[in-house]
Amino acid sequence: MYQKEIETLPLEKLRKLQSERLVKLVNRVYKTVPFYKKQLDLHGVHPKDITSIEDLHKLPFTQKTDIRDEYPFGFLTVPQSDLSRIHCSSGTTGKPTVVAYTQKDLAIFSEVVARSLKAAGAKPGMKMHNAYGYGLFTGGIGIHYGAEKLGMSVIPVSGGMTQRQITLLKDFQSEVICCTPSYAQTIAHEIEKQGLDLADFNLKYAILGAEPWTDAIRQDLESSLGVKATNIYGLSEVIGPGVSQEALGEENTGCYVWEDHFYPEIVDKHTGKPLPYGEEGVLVFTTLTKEAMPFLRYWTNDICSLSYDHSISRTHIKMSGIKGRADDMLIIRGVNLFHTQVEEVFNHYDELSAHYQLIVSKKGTMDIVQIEVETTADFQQELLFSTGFTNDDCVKNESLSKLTKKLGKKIKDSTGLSMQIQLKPYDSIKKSNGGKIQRIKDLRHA
Ligand code: DLL
Repeated sequence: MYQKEIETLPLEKLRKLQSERLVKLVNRVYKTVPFYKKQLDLHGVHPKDITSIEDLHKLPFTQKTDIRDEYPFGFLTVPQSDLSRIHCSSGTTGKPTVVAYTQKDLAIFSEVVARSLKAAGAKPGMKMHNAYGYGLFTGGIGIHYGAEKLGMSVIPVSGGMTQRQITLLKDFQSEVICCTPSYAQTIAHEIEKQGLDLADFNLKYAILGAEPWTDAIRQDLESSLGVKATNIYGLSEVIGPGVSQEALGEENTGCYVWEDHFYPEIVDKHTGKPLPYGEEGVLVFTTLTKEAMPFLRYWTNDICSLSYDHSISRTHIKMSGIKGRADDMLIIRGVNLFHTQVEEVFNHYDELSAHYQLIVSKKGTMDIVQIEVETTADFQQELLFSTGFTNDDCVKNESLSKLTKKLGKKIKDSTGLSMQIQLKPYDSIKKSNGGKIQRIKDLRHA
């Protein structure tokens, strides 16, 4: 579903469309959402002050905590009876963040997912193996309906039961796989472990997202699954997956943000001031077309930059890969640390799976970082640990203790920080709703 007219709309026309949509939106939420009326009044802004997209910066931000405070339906602009679906974001702590959709919202959701899948190489008639989690998480069902809209045939496998996934991938000859990059690695390692021949599969494209990943993971997956892998980004509050997508052939230049529906800004993490294109800061979205639960300037906490790439066909802006989250950029002994820096190191070790977690605590005034990282099932078996191993084994077993030391040194070299490495048996780190791992546990202020 290449929507040529909208995807290549000249910038002036795109701005005009965005302006018209924003003006309508602000008037609507002012009338229907008491939270927004109060916020706008507090900030001395009236809907009549918003005449174009250039006025967006006058509006206050919406934070995740605001959505939680208005739990469950405080942000609705329509009666509950007009809703067609309700999802929740995949938070691991506290109350979930509720997001609701009308029929019109679901049509937009499918449209942007279909647009994204098409940009990633998927075509009508292809089979899509959808291993994103189905349920309250927007990944599974969101991708599902977008793929159907594109005219694909969807296999709704959801996450887990890796052996069954492999059997179905092979028997159904699916061309496209959608899942988190870490789960794609789990599948790829299992295929390799079983010595299966890639020629017996028919995979061509992997459309991966829902968590940050790196180019090293892309290269690993492209060779181990025989696919072209692209990045899909999204978040429940804005719609779900399909807010932005990396286009095939334009890898590593960022993901197109579908600007006719979602207007992005980058702002300074501390002051909230808009930053120029190319500068890194917090990504903020205004949902221009959502009906049931639109948001003004939603503060995503994701860190990235925006830039226009005028050398290519689509006119929409591109966002860089997510470098981390404003709330999980750690400051350790005065040094800024994103967990992706640690991930870059782990990617070079076949003995490790993609699953790891940073646990930060304090000893006196000193910050301590412990990293738990899972080994692969393969490596575990090689060491003759059939049912996992203990921390004690990590000290006594020569291969495990050697690997721990090597990793500690590499991480120190690349981040400048000493961290304690704790190797964990395969599949022992807890995953949350949607198959994601909480990458950081910061216990310093607990
Ligand atoms: O993760 C929606 C989604 C599903 C996106 C499937 C892509 C594929 P939430 O559970 O609300 O929604 O989590 C949103 O996940 O703010 C980012 O921090 C992170 N995230 C999502 N996609 C990417 C990505 C879905 N491609 C939060 N790269 C976002 C990095 C991502 N981080």
